[in-house]
Amino acid sequence: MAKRPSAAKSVGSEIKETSGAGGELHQVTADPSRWLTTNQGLPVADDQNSLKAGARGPTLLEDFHFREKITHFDHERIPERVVHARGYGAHGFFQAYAGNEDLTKAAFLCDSQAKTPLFCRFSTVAGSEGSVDTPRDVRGFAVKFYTSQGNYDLVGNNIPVFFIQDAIKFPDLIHAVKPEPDRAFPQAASAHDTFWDFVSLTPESTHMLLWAMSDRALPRSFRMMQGFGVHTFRLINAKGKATLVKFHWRPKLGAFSLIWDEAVAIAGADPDFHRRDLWDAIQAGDFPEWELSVQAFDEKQAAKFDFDVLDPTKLIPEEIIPLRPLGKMVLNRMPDNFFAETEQVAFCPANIVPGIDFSEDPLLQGRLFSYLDTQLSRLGSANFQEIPINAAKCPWQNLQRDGHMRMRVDPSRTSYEPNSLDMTAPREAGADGFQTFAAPTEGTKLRIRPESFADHYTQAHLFYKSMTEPEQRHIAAAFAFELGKCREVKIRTRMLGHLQHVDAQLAETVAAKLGMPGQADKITPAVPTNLKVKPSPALSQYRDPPLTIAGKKIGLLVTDGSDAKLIDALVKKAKSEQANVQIVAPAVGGFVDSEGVKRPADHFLAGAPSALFDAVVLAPAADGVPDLLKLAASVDWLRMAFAHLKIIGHTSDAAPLFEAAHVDPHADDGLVAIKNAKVADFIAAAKRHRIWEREPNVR
Ligand code: HDD
Repeated sequence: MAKRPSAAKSVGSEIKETSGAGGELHQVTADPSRWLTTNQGLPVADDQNSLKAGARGPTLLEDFHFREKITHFDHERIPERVVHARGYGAHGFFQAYAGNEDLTKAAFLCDSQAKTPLFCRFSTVAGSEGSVDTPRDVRGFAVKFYTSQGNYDLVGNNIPVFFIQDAIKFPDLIHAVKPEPDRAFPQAASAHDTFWDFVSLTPESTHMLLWAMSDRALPRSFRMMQGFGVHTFRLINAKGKATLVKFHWRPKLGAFSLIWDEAVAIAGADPDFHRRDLWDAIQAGDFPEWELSVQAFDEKQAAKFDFDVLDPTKLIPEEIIPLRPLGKMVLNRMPDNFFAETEQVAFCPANIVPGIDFSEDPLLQGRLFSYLDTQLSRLGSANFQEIPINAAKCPWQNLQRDGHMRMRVDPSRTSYEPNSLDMTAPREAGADGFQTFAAPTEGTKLRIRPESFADHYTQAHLFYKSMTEPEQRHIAAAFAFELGKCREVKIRTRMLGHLQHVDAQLAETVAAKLGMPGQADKITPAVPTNLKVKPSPALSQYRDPPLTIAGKKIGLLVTDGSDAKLIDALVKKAKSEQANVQIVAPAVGGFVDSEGVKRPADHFLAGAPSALFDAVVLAPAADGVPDLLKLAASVDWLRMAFAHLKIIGHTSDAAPLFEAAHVDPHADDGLVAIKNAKVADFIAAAKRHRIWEREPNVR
């Protein structure tokens, strides 16, 4: 073992400021030339054995090192987030495009030369921290911008509307979707009685339910997910003019989703599918990007819409108010420590900067209270904003003092204002500080919902109507699945009653799938559905998808003797399209290719079902096929790829696998024969992502 320096030199370790587009965090670096110490800096002589009275005697209370180590361990956990507990984040930066000044004076949106550091956390909503990545659920999309004017948090979701209109119902919604309190299941699932009981008694949730039952709730990757600020906000320019806006994040790679069966298979094969995907991409230097846009409109336009822009269960079709790009976000660095950064990051919609302001949306208004409050119990102290991931990166100073775990040492004699003893004490900024937009407001105190929030079905109909046929099929299947898990018949019949107001054909399909035709409750809506509402094609993910395999994974099934030329050609071509090939061999030790070269495998077959890949290629050597046929995993590999509508490349040697899996290698143009290592046709086909026409035959 290497000789370490003397104890005198070994005290403590250095605090180093790390830099990067993600900004600076206090990072303690382990120094291999120094000893292991206690928290007091005392070098530890023996970390293997506790101090005992005799070799076989009891441990002594005197063992301060043992006590310190165990005490710290005993307190390593903090309460998980009450919602969005399972999440994964990354550092990055935001860069504005030029020319946003007419909308806002926010410095980070106006300076197109500046790269504003940020931290972004994606999450599922319902599941615990240890649940899987791919349940059917809404995804959180929260961004903390460390701007020169203070931290700005845009705390959104991957769905542009919400279940409820008023924050006072949030605890009820979450209690309904979380595991039922007497039995503590189901985990990370909305498919149970209490959720559907609540939402079926809350008609305002109908529009969001359509989104939650759509493929949006099964994202393929965080990198391929849209984000939305949901509420209407205000942008304020230097002249004090306010513009109403809705925020949108659009991924450069395009928005893609999983298929339900695939998501279920992935949950078993790789519960960390989305985390791993983000980690792998960023570590490989393949930095995901999103464009931030707004739909900008004024009060006059808002007054003409047939819905209220303060109602968070409504969206504004892009065909009415198009998206205006403001800038881009790039994620380029993973946290060094998950707990210190991703777990301790505390978002809050009330973290705002000059140039941005709230609206009177009653859901947003409630959120402005809840987030700060929840951090107090989650992070345990009013000083949580001093934790490096939460601390502003611009200077900050005020007269707040003391409290549990105060890190900052304020040297002044006074901590009040006005004072005449310390002329250097912080003073108000007046016109240079944040000034709330003077929105006119008046009225009587009332506990009431505005009449303008009363139409609960028209936009649900609009959404369904705007979907392609496969998307509509998936929505119907998801409703049938979820309601099928409800034991209470009255919940199913009530929900079927709501669906009749969304779309007659949808209601009929779901009722048929449940084996409950004609059993819908009669529900009289406050406002009848406007069936003539114009569809919004922009809401569909599949109407006009980008033809690309950028950011995607191709699974390549090989055996000993597989064609080296084909493997090299596929890897090269995929790389030129920014895709990644992962080699799946019968054993993880690897395989020997046709030229006798031993190559490593990324996965072993039984551990990597085809559900983990976007497209697959079966390229076994003829000699390897008999052994492959003995493995159920290889037949399943092909059968599942086919059932998940994937593009499947295959060499002629793979023919017996097709026979065993009962898949016709000429079934459709998603099955591509690869001859003489020519992979271009396969790659071209893989850009289609899935063959939707296959679906009615396989499901
Ligand atoms: Fe919330 C967390 C997004 C409504 C109360 N919310 C949380 C997170 C996201 C959202 C992305 C996770 C942040 C992170 O990664 O740490 N929430 C939304 C959106 C909503 C919404 C888009 C509606 C448009 N939330 C909402 C309401 C309330 C809350 C109406 C309460 C009145 N949300 C919370 C919370 C959480 C939270 C309890 C839990 C952990 C946290 O805040 O930090 O305060």
